[in-house]
Amino acid sequence: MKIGIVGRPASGKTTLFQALCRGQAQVSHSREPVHGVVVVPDERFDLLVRLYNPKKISPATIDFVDDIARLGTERSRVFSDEAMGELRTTDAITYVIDAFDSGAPDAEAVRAEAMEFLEELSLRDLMIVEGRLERIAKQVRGPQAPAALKVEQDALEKVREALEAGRKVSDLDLPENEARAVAGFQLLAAKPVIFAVNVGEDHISDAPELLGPAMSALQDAGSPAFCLSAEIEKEVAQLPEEEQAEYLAGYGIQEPVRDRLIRSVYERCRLITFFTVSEKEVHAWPLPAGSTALDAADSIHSDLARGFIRAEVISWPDIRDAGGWDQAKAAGKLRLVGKEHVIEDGDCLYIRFKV
Ligand SMILES: Nc1nc2c(ncn2[C@@H]2O[C@H](COP(=O)(O)OP(=O)(O)OP(=O)(O)O)[C@@H](O)[C@H]2O)c(=O)[nH]1
Ligand SMILES: [Mg+2]
Repeated sequence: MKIGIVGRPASGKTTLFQALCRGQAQVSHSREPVHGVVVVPDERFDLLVRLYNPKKISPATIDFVDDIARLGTERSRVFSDEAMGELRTTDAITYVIDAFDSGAPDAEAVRAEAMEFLEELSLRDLMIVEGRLERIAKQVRGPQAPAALKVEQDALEKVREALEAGRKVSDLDLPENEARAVAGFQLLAAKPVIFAVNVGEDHISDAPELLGPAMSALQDAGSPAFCLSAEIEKEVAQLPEEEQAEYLAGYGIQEPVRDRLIRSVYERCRLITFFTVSEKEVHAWPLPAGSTALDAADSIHSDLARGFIRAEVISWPDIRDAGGWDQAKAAGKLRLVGKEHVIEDGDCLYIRFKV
């Protein structure tokens, strides 16, 4: 999972990035995008690791990319085409809004900047979709126009209509062949965006109230927003782990920004986690909510999906209570399920397969 951090110049992107990476990532001087791989905190995973003490541990991770899309020149507010191309490669976007260097945070300014960004994403998509539709229109005139082209045309027309009307592309519910035709465009307007509003240290306590109207407007627009002080979070991230909570509590902050942002990402992207456990390896796998046992097998390896026979499933609380897979199985907690079985958050799986 790759998340691009973007925003206007000096809005606090790198400061947030360092807080997320616990101050360990290097600040970039080369202006190249910098990657920081962050482990997804998960108490269930930690417990499985304690139970199994495996040779290898593979927690879920998120690849945060600072400066993935530079805004043109220092003063320009417009993203270049190249920057937008980079953004298309992400799974989600965190947009940092500077609300720290002009006194009390201003809800209307925050809302306006956020909406401007969302509109920019739609406009960029619209340009691409219209360009492609024009080219298709020329090709489908002939009597032997390929059917696939017609599918693409139908799909893109629906997308164009939604973008023009300001509706969400992700709500379109296209038939599968049309959805596939559209996927290759990596539409920006379909990407989850989470707004991080960077407020000054003296406003960390009253910011949620001051920004309330902006926060609910963005939530309604399908893009959750939260307040933080990037500066405080960065300082805290550099402290020893056991001192962090106390320091944050001093500011009335309940949990570090890393945990809040990652939880927002999982909620907004509708991701759940399943686990595979053994003495060799304990592994946490992110999976879109509603996925089947076959999807889960495929996310581990395509061979497991191709040769899928059945999946053994034990839910996490049963493993916890019994003290391990074998003990839970002995207690009758194991279920054998087929391809179409929907995986639940926290399920532990063993895929039976044959290739
Ligand atoms: N007081 C205060 N200063 C901050 C905060 N966040 C960032 N800054 C300062 O603002 C300046 C810019 O922060 P960066 O994190 O480098 O911003 P950026 O968005 O990465 O900047 P560019 O990459 O140059 O676009 C730095 O001097 C930070 O120390 C904050 O929450 N409070
Ligand atoms: Mg920076």
